[in-house]
Amino acid sequence: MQDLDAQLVDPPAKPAQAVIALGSNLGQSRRILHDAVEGFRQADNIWVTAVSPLAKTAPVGGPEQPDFLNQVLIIQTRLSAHALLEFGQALEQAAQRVRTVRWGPRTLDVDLIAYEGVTSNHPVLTLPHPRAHQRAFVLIPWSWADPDATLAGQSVAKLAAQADDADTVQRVQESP
Ligand code: PH2
Ligand code: MG
Ligand code: MG
Repeated sequence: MQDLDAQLVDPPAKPAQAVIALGSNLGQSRRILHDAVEGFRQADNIWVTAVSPLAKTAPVGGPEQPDFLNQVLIIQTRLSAHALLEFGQALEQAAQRVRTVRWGPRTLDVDLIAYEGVTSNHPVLTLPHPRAHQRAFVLIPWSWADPDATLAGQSVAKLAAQADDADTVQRVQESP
């Protein structure tokens, strides 16, 4: 395995902005996403600056499976990109995620979508996330959390409108 680049393992000189996508379609998805957001809020060296409303989305790819709940967080962090990836994986473990089928149903998926302006082709961590630009289940909640967001120089809201799965994304009314 290629060594991880310094830009992935070195903590940032000042807090870095990162975009995190959460997804769940197994178990108590609402509770699982709520707990994951709390996990980010309570973590050292992570400051959650925006949390999107929940989106109910049709599954993209993989086997036949239930609809997902998806959500996007925007954070500031003093963790390196790789440490942040590992933090997300620890939350997946805490939600008893079992990896069986690629793109199959899961209790919790935590994906690092973007980390400041870092670009990486490393197999352990590709940045920005290689499929995010075409996935409305990420782009639409991201645009709700930050209407002015851009991804590789393009408007996230515009990319969202062009994505094949855009029509399947429904905003979920939060219960009081
Ligand atoms: N995640 C996938 C594959 N397909 N579809 C939806 N709607 N939401 C997801 O989070 C999702 C998916 C792989 O991580
Ligand atoms: Mg994913
Ligand atoms: Mg993932």
